[in-house]
Amino acid sequence: MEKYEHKYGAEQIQVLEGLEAVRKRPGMYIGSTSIRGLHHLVYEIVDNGVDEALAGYCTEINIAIEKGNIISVEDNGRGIPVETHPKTGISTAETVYTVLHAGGKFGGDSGYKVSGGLHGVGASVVNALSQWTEVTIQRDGGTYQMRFEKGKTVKKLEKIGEANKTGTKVRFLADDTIFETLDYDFETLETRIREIAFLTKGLKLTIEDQRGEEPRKSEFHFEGGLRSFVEYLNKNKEKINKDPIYIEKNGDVPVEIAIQYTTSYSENICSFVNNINTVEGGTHLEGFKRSLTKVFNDYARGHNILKEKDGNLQGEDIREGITAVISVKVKEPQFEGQTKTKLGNSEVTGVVMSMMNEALGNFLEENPNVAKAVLEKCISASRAREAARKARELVRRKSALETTTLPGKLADCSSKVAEECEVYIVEGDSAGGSAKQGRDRRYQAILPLWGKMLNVEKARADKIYGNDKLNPVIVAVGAGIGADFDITKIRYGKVIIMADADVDGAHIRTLLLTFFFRYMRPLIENGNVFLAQPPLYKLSKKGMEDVYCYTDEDLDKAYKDLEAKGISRDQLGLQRYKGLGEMNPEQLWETTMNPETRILVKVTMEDAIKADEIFNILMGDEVDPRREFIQKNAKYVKNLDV
Ligand code: 28G
Repeated sequence: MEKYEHKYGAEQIQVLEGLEAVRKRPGMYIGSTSIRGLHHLVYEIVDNGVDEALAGYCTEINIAIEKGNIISVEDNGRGIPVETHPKTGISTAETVYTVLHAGGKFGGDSGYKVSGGLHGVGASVVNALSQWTEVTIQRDGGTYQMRFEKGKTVKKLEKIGEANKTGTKVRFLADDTIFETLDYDFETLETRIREIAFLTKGLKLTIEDQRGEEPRKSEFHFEGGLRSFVEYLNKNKEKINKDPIYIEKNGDVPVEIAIQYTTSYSENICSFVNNINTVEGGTHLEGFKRSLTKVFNDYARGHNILKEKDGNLQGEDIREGITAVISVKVKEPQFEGQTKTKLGNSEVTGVVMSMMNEALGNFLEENPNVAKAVLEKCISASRAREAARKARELVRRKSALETTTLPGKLADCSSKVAEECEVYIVEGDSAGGSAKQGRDRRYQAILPLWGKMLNVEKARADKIYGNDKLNPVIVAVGAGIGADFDITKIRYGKVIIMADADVDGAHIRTLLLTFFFRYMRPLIENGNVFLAQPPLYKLSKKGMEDVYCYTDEDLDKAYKDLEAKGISRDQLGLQRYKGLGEMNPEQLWETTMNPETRILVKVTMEDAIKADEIFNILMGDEVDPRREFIQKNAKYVKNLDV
C-alpha cells in the first residue's frame, strides 16, 4: 500500500507536468491550434468510442455541437471503468482523462488502439486544451460523473444516480485562449464522421449542429462497409461493375478492400490504416497495386485475352478508371513520409498481396463478364499510354531542336529563381494585354490563354499534351505532367489563375484546377496554385483615393466607412467591373497583382476525397450541382496574404 501511495505522488506530479506541457506546446500534440487542431479534439474523443465499437461493445455514437460551441459525444459502450486504477490510485476514468498517453503507459493494454487520429494522443490532451470537460459514465447500474478545468480535476468521479444502461458521455468546451477559433465547421466534421461510418461497418454515427435556429442532423450507418464507400465515391460516375468487388479478411492484420471500375480515366484509390487516411500510401497500397497488376495479367494470359506475343499490362493501365478503398488494421503502425501518412511496416505488403491474390483471382474466375469488361478498358488504356509516350517524345524532340520552346504568348519574367517567380494565367487577350503592361516584369510572367478548353476529366494524357490551350501551360510550368511531373523543375513558385468574377471565369478556373488536380497534383499539394481576386466594384470621388471592393459585403462596409467620414452614397461614383478587361494596367496592378495590396487565395486540396467529389460534380453530366458548387466555390480555398 505504501508503495502505491509513494508512486501515486510521483505519478501525480508527472500527470500535471504532462498536461502543462500540452498546454505549452499544443501544436506538438494536435498539429496546430487552427480550426484543424480544433476539429482534432472531436476526432480524438470520437475515436475512443470507435475503439469501443471495434472491441464489439458499442453500436452507436452521437455527436453534437451544442450552442456556444460545446462538443458532446455519447456512446453506448461499456462505459469507462470507474474503479481505482492500481497504478495511479485514482479511478481509471480519471486516469484516462488526466494522464498523458494513458493507454500505452498505464493502461496495460492487452490489445491495441486500432482507431486514433493522426496523432492518436488521447482524451487527456483534449482535456488539457479545454476550458472544461465533463465526463458522465453509466456502468454497473450507476451514473458517475467527473469534471475538469484546463485539465485539472475540479470534481472527482462520483456516483450521481442510478442507470439502467451503459455508456460514456463526454462534453467539453475547447479553450479559446489556445485555439484561434472555436467555430467548428459542421461539414468538415460531418465528412470525417461519414468516413468513420464507412470504415466501421455497422456502427451508427449521428452528428447534430444545434448552434443555428434550425438544428442540422446527419446520420450515417453502412452495413456495406467499404462497398458503400466506393459507391458513394462513384455516385456521379458511370460504373463498369455494378456491385463493387469486396474482399475482407480478419486475420492478424485485418484487411478490407472494395473496388469498382468506372468509365472515367482517373485513378482514385484511398487507403487507410487504423482508420487514418494514409494520403501518402505505403506498404499496404503497394501490396494492393502489385496484386491488382498480377491477378489481372494472370487472368488475361490464362484466358488468352493477352496473346503470347503481347507484353504485360502495366499497373497504371489496370488502374485506369478504378475507384478503390483499402483499409487495414495494424497493431504497431510505423508512419513515415512528409506528413506522416505513409505506412512503413514492410510485413503488410505480403499480407495484402497474398489475401488479395486469392480473393481477386477467385472473383474474376467467378465473374468473367466483369473481368472481360475491365480488361477491355485496360487494353485501350495501354494503347493510349503508348500514344501519349509518342506525343511526349515529339514534345521532347522539339525542345531539343528549338532550345527554348516557351509558348509564344508567354511574357516571361526576367528572374530565373523559381521561388520568387509568378506566372499569371489569364483568360482573354485584352486582360492579358493589361496584365503584361501592369506587371512587375522582374518576377511576374503572364500567360494568356486561348483556344478550346478540353474537358480534362474525360481526356487522356496524349490529348492533353496535344491540346492547344493546355500545352502552353505545361511548357510554361516546365515540370511535365502525370507520372512524369517533377516539382523540382517548376519555373514559378506561384501559379496564379486570373479569371473574371463571372460564370465564364468560374468555368475557366475550375477547368484549370481540374487540370492541375489531375495532372500536376503535387503542385496543389505543395501549395503553388493560387487564385487572383479581382475587385468587383470601385467607389470613386474627386479628391478621394479610389476604393476597391472585392465582395458585396466589402461594398456595404466601404459605404458605411465613408459615410462615417461624411461622404454620402450619392456623392460616390460606383463602377461595377464585369471583367478584367475593363481595368487599365495600373488598376490591374494595384488591385490584383501588387503583392502589397492584392488578395491571393491559395488553393488547398488536402482532402482528395472531397476534391474528387467536387470534380465529379464539375465534370459530370449534371448541370445544377455544378452551378451550385461554382457559386460557393470559395469554401474550398483559403485566404492568404490579404
Ligand atoms: C463518449 C465519448 C467517447 C469509451 C470505454 C470503455 C472502456 C475503456 C473506454 O477502458 C481503460 C485500458 C485498456 C482496459 C474497457 C470498459 C474495458 C472494459 C472499457 C468513449 C481498460 C479504458 N470496460 N468506452 N475506455 N482500458 N468511450 N467514448 O470514450 O485496458 S472509452
